[in-house]
Amino acid sequence: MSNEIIKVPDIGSGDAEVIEVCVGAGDQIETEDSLIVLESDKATMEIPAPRNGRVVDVLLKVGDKVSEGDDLLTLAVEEGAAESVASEPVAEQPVAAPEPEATQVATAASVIQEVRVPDIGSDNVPVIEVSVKPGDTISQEDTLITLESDKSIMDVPSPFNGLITEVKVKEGDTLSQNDLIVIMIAAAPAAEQTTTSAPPATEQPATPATPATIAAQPQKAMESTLEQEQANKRIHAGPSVRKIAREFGVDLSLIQGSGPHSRILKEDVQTYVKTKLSAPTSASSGLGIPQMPAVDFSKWGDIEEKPLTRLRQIAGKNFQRSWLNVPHVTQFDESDITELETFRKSQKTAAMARGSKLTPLPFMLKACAYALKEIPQLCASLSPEMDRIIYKKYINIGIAVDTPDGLLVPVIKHVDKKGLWELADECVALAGKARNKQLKPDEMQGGCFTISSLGSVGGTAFTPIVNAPEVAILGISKAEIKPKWNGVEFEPRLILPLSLSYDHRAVNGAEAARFTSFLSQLLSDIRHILL
Ligand code: CAO
Repeated sequence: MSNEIIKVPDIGSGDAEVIEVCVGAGDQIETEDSLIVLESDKATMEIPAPRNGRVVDVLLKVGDKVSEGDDLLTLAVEEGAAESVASEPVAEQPVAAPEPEATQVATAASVIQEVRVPDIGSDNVPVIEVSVKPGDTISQEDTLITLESDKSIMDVPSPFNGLITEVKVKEGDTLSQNDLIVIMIAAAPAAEQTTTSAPPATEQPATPATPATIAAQPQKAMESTLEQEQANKRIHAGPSVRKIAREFGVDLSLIQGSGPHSRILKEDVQTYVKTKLSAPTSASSGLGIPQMPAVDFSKWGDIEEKPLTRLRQIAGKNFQRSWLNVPHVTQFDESDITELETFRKSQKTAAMARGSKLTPLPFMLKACAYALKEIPQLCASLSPEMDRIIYKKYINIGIAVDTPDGLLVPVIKHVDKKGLWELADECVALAGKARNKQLKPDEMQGGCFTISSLGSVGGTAFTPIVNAPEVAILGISKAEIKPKWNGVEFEPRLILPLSLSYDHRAVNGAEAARFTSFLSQLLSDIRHILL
């Protein structure tokens, strides 16, 4: 590889303004791919790449005035490639010497390494940050990329010291185990093999958000425009098409081009806009939902602003997504757990002897597992197209755990196959891991149903938000002694409030009521669970 400065070719007029930069450092580009778009007094023109290569550095930015011969970008090209295309009209060939750092590191004591995605517990996880670029010298354990799944944020660290030569991913890509992240020249004797996975992704402690993430609405609007422009980069479309897309705020990456080599034509943008305008608006897209106004609370007194943790921000997004997409109904019920409580207390010494903590929660888990088998509509998910219901033949139940950084939902697998002691120990272990930020992605996945217990805190009932794509969640409030009529007299009984929120598209009211009433029976006489 050698580095070459690509220059602005003859643009037929004195100077022109850069209105768009279509590539970024690290991009692999091909001949004829758009590099920048210029606008002069008379015309808008796209400057194509004169050859294949990898962009090392872009040497100008939107708003710059340029003329023929100005440096445009540094391109890393295969040895010999520059000569082979020397006659191209827009080509400029000053070839820079190979980067000295690379040369120094790539000695006999170095080895080329491919670094791939380790086991991250799920597939197609979006990249939210790329922390390295070609030319960076990094140390082992430095973060290469950050991934964000529905439930957690993970840093993928470098397994080696060395020099990054190519970055194969970009923000917004979705990655699975073994996908290639970077190619680097690693300082030997790191490893013998030429391909390796990064060490396990480290789940990121919910780091405080930077002040930028809680910026006011106008700032957000500006950011989204910038994001839009970023998204429109590296797309095969001419300047006039890009201009229309900018005017209409269209994300070109969403359009399938019908021109040669899938080039997006003006007609494609027009059709896309027409289709969008005629489509019914949906709450799930957030369209039509009025924004909350930005209010200056300091006008009325002292205030203190604190950043939300990443975890709270992620949880917040998940709550809102579920709240907007899922038609929620909450069914309230109660259960007489007087006998259950007597039994539980009778087991306290046994629990202490075996180092366990037997709260009402393991009983709830066991009873829910039993009820989910009996009423499988609540152990299901809707297909993304909303035309099928997917019944799960396994019973994995999530438990909402309140942590200082926000809510986490570890999942207890195969609850129906586990005994009360095992469930009690697993609850304590998973809640402990959640609070110490040690949960692995796999321990938060695969749930069919969730229990959110506020029993130790208080309250008489609440309306939990369904942990979509699950279709139901059971809220448990504090059990209280209440007078109950036994046919002859009132007697004091321990009554546990149950609040079942469900997705009304998948579960109907009768099924939900049957579920809570069945659960209530099971809990009032836990011998039923043994039947
Ligand atoms: N009624 C009365 N007492 C209850 C109860 C109930 N429904 N549930 C628990 N308790 C008692 C327990 O028995 C225990 O008392 P003893 O030590 O005397 O037995 C005490 O409350 C503390 O229990 P715990 O909280 O340590 O354990 P747990 O198994 O009940 O709950 C966990 C574990 C992880 C679910 C809980 O700690 C937690 O984080 N709850 C919050 C979940 C939450 O925030 N949900 C809201 C989600 S929506 O924002």
